[in-house]
Amino acid sequence: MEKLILTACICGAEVTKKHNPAVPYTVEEIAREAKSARDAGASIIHLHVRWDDGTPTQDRGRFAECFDAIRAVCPDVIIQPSTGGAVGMTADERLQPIELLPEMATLDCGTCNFGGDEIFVNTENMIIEFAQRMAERGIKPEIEVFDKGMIDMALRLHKKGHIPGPMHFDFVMGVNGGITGEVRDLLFMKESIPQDCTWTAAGVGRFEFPMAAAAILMGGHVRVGFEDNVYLSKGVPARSNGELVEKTVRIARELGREIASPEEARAILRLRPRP
Ligand code: KMH
Ligand code: ZN
Repeated sequence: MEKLILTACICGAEVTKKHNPAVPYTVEEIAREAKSARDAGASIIHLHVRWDDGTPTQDRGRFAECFDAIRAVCPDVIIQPSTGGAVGMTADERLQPIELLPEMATLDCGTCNFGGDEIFVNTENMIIEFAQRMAERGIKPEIEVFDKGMIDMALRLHKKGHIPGPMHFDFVMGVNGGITGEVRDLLFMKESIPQDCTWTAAGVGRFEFPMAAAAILMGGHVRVGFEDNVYLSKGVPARSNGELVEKTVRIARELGREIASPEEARAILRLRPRP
């Protein structure tokens, strides 16, 4: 089976130090968490950033500082900034990190409830605009989907030429408003995309490790990290993102999947060559 690409979502936009004191806010904390994840075997850092007080931001300058700080401690890692940002941000605000020309960035392919009164808005025209801006800059979209209908949206937009191939999906399983995180749900998602696509599973909360194990067995890739879950096991907070990645590596080794290096991940995902 193909080597396993591990993505670490080290920060997110919604989780706070109240959930787990190791959630990073400052540039130094973000670099520390990226390094812990890379050292444990992650080849991609899915990146949100914060101001020092924990407020989520898509500020280009703040992303630039965090890119530099991460590259200083993990020079080979793939940095995948979020264009989702936090619920309520405008499209222009969310798109700022693509000006830093990352190798990949997220492309959220539908609107969904996000718990309580929160709605994560991604209209069809927004998705087309985001996809076009990424394509113009040679940035590979990580097609983030929270439900099956979002896969269908991405496939339609691919057919119309808006989203280039080969497509890489991230199935986010277990958001309060999206598809849940049972194995049958993951199988349904995986079987709904064409065979030449690659995919990652990201289980939210208690679904993190069951989805990781299922994805490892099904030949997919895995995302873990504080954005999705802050516990190493029931009631035991993880001390770092690295601990979550280490646990995933242990599961993968037991199940016979080797871990991809960043260079191997670049080849599997067919990222554009770095300058
Ligand atoms: N914070 C969520 C509202 C992404 O990174 O592209 C959106 C999100 C998706 O995290
Ligand atoms: Zn995210």
